[in-house]
Amino acid sequence: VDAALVSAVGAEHVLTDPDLRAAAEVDWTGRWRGACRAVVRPGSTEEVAAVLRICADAGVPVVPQGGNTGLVGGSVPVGVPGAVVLSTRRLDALAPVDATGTVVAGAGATLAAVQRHARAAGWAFGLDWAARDSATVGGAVATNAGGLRVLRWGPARAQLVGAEAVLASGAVLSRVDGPVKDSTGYDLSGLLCGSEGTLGVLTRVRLRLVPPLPAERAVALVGVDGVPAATGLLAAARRALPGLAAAELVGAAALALALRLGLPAPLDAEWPAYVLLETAGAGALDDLTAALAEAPGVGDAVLAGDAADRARLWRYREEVTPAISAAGVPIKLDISVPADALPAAWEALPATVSALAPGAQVVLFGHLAESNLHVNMLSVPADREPAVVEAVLRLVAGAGGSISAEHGIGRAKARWLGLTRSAAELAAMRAVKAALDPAGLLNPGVLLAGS
Ligand code: FAD
Ligand code: 2HG
Ligand code: ZN
Repeated sequence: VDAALVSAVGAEHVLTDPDLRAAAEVDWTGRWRGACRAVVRPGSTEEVAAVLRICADAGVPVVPQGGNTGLVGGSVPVGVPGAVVLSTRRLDALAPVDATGTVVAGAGATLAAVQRHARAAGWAFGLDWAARDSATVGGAVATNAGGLRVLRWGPARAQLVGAEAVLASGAVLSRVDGPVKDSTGYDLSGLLCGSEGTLGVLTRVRLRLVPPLPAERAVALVGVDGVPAATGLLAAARRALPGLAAAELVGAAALALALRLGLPAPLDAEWPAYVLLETAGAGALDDLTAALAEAPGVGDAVLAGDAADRARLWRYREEVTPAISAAGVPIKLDISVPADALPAAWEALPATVSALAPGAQVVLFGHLAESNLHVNMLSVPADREPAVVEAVLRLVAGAGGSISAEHGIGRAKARWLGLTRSAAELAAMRAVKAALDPAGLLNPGVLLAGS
């Protein structure tokens, strides 16, 4: 197999040395560690197809990997003996932006590269989050990622016009050329979105770009006395600010961790929670000031109009994830609940965790507009982890929520997918998997437990 892989992609792109494989064998958080026979870095769709044919013939499992910033253990070869990690990082070509504002990007292009490319053509890319310099657009589509602009532009699925992917057999599906409107049968590109490397390897994606946000913008970090106040503030902001471009929520514990990285306290007093609002458009700072003066629930607020000050306020949100990792190796969940269930979930989550792991630290933050909470837990004893995760996910399912709102199921949550997906849905998913990857070689153990 190794010799065939070398002849397919070149010796310098088949990494078998343990030191060279190491970074691909552990996830961003350090929680998920595994081993692979080789990291293979094809440079074209044809080379991806050749690699998959070789692996299919030899019965070798394949773990697709983009920027390896995924947070559910789906991008690393854990519990998959003899696997090949197929890195997409060399598939980073960017075609010119077309007249309709779509662009075909290699799956290995980073978010930041697509953002720059779009900007140079007078457009913007609707996806953005803190891992922008490493996360790839292939990974974003594979996980149906969300981020900081979902309120305005939707998740990865909303940016996807079509995809090119190689199936486990080596067959290539290509829907990246031609018209943007298409009603011919099954939406295979849409099916690949959120498939987490279990149905095919995305090689190129055609993305719908968006108009750039107006340069005139304002950001506020608002201290609120709880989540009911935060949701009331959001409702008022949505009505008052047509240019609303972000609404994020940071709990007190999350802010306290970010401050440990050296950020100054943003407000005079501490608050149970903080809401970050951004609005864009002419008069943004005046409009945001006026909206906050009228809105309910504003305890205290700091506002910023110029770019450097806005970036300073964004750090209180974007530094939370690095700050958590600086404090330990967290358990990460990315749940969502119906909007009216958010305050109760916020209250119940810490108690649910402490009942099973009294010494645990629960850090809550997330995307307020979608009621999408990042439940990060530190200092949970290893033998309590499954019970704690299950309790949180059951609470969410009981509230009518989703066990993953943006990071995907991965290995971390595969055994609990049935909490929020019906038996009929699971059977349909397994049928699709069996049809496209009958030998179960693509990302075994991810998404569908036992796949
Ligand atoms: P990887 O981590 O390499 O892979 C993720 C999954 O996709 C794996 O299952 C992998 O097998 C599969 N995959 C990757 N590329 C392909 C491909 N070409 N074809 C088929 N399958 C593929 N996520 C959010 O949604 N919103 C956020 O706000 C957010 N913020 C983050 C902030 C930080 C600091 C970090 C570290 C992560 C954050 N993430 C966020 C998670 C992560 O960036 C996303 O899940 C992202 O989409 C992963 O992209 P990647 O290229 O790193 O993929
Ligand atoms: C974010 O919204 C990311 O910042 C990461 O989705 C969340 O660290 C996390 O749990
Ligand atoms: Zn998030």
